[in-house]
Amino acid sequence: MSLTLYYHPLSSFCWKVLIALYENDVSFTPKLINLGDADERAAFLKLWPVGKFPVLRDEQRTIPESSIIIEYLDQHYAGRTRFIPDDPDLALRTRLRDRFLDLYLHMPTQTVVFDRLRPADARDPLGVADALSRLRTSYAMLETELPPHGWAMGDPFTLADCAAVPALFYADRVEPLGDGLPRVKAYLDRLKARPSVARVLAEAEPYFHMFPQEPG
Ligand SMILES: N[C@@H](CCC(=O)N[C@@H](CS)C(=O)NCC(=O)O)C(=O)O
Repeated sequence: MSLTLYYHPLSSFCWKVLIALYENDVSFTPKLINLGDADERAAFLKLWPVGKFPVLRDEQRTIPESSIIIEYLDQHYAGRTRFIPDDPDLALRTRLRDRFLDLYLHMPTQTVVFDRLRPADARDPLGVADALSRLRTSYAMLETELPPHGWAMGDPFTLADCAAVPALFYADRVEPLGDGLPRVKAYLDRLKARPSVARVLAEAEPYFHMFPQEPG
């Protein structure tokens, strides 16, 4: 079997999958996509008309969506890190935390970031305020729900931790984690120190200047 990952190093959702691949030293061919290039975009849309990456190809099979890709890797390329626990109840709670992190932390962050990329007369201050408010609610929930040590679901490093890295890293850039969130901050520090995560961050670093700053 041979894997190709269509991705971009700055793309937050691609980080989830890169972390999973690096955790288990799964070999794959990285295919960096520049969606700003008309030909690359057209070729990518043929693969996945939704036009969002990451997308994984395994021989002739196309697997989109970061969480689904990680489950696919867990099923077909299992290694020392298992991303979905065997225990059905823990598996369900892991998937819930993954959904929570994607939908209520990662997506509101994207709302804020994408707004910064719009022309000044097309910005949506109300949408941004709603997204920032959602982030604060999600931070407060995480502060009470995260274990004091280890990972999002306790001892095992799971799908939820893959989701947490980009969600928290970029959320912290648009709505900095304040002093009232010691557990979330400590968890983010532990994540950043994990080798698979440190590698993803190091590979993204040359592209960080492309991250849009808050409009002045
Ligand atoms: N639900 C998708 C979200 C993927 C996503 O939003 N990808 C962004 C990059 S982080 C993207 O492809 N953006 C390009 C665009 O919207 O044109 C997943 O989990 O993979």
